[in-house]
Amino acid sequence: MRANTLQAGLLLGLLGQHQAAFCRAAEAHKHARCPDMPPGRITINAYQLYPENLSWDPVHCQLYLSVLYNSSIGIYHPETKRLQTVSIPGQTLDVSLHVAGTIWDKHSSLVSSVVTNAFTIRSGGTNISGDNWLNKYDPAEGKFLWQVNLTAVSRGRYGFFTDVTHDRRGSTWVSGAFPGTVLKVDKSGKRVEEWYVPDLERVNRTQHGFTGIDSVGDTLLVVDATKGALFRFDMRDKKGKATPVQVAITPVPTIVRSDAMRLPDKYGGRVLLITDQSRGVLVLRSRDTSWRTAEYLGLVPADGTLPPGSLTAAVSQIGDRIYALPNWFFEPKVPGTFAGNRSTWLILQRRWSLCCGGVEAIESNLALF
Ligand SMILES: *[C@@H]1O[C@H](CO)[C@@H](O)[C@H](O)[C@H]1NC(C)=O
Ligand SMILES: *[C@@H]1O[C@H](CO)[C@@H](O)[C@H](O)[C@H]1NC(C)=O
Ligand SMILES: *[C@@H]1O[C@H](CO)[C@@H](O)[C@H](O)[C@H]1NC(C)=O
Ligand SMILES: *[C@@H]1O[C@H](CO)[C@@H](O)[C@H](O)[C@H]1NC(C)=O
Ligand SMILES: *[C@@H]1O[C@H](CO)[C@@H](O)[C@H](O)[C@H]1NC(C)=O
Ligand SMILES: CC(=O)N[C@H]1CO[C@H](CO)[C@@H](O)[C@@H]1O
Repeated sequence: MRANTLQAGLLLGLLGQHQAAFCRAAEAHKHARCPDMPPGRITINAYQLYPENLSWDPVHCQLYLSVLYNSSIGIYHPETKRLQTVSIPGQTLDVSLHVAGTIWDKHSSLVSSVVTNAFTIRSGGTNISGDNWLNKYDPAEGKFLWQVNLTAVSRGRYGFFTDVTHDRRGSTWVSGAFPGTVLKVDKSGKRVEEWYVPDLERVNRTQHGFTGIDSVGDTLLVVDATKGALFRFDMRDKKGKATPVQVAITPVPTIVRSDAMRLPDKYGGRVLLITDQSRGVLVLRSRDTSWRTAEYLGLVPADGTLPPGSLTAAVSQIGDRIYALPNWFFEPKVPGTFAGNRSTWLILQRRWSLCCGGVEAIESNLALF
């Protein structure tokens, strides 16, 4: 275990304010009611947006997007169709940083944004020395509460943090991919625990490990990209079990290139969606939400009518509907800037029932909930 103390200059909010935001949000959530999302896809026009993630905030009725290459946070307002971008102090427009997961926390109504090191992915996991950050943003106040340097905790021994989940006790759980790790950060951002770090001498650190993390109750789930498998942890444990428990899935799905993973709220933790970048979204179910075992219900294929080169980056519930987010990660960069030249972005509504064989069965299964 290792505590990390923030530089005073980086502490942009006070614990008291954080606590107040927490209570206010919990109260607001009870009464939240956003307008229904119109059917069909969402189109966002924004130069160099390259969104890596999306997460819906039903309290403020807005969508958070990770602006991958510019390393900032996008806030999209569906009602006005307006995109606002928020700079992350000290991190935006830093060529060595990429924003990965930007996730709204239903317990606190705050937003966690994980900023990962660009050299790590460019080097295929061989260069993990660079900075990684967890930023906590209060959307009600429009300001950052704290920023924690995760590399100060990992000391460059492991890296590539990309996704987060939260628990009702106020902790933030961050997954890392080179190799698979989980860090637990307390409510104030002052204490970071190496909750699950495998024996670094024995694992292959350049194998892409945990790419997605989510939780229901005290059950923490991670998807491992190299093993193509789902693992379960108990968040009440002082430390993650040295040998994570693999979730037995039937029938056994083929998970080729997993990325993000989400348990959409509308299914109460019973349905897990995993993006397989080149193929689409895998649908899994655990009827009792324990995730001791899971059923594989099928694959919702990626939209074949999109311009070539798209990969499925993320999947999320927005309002009451499920959407998938394609991205064109590998477009050549515009010289002197951080990203390619694309300005039109789509967020696709996945209409399970419109799709080809097998998927109708998924729809009727999901409709049972
Ligand atoms: C990204 O940064 C460039 C400047 O390098 C700017 O022109 C562009 O509008 C930014 N895009 C977004 C979505 O923030
Ligand atoms: C490794 O990453 C660091 C930044 O994290 C960068 O400064 C350095 O140039 C990288 N090394 C190589 C060989 O790319
Ligand atoms: C983050 O932590 C690493 C490791 O301790 C350190 O080398 C780096 O300078 C820190 N970054 C900043 C901006 O303080
Ligand atoms: C570690 O994993 C990488 C990526 O899968 C692979 O290329 C490399 O050969 C592995 N190294 C060892 C020692 O197994
Ligand atoms: C955008 O970049 C692509 C190369 O990635 C190029 O073919 C295309 O002409 C560019 N479009 C504009 C409007 O500059
Ligand atoms: C919730 C979500 O979509 N998280 C993903 C954000 O992007 C990173 C980097 O690709 C993924 O690892 C996360 O799973």
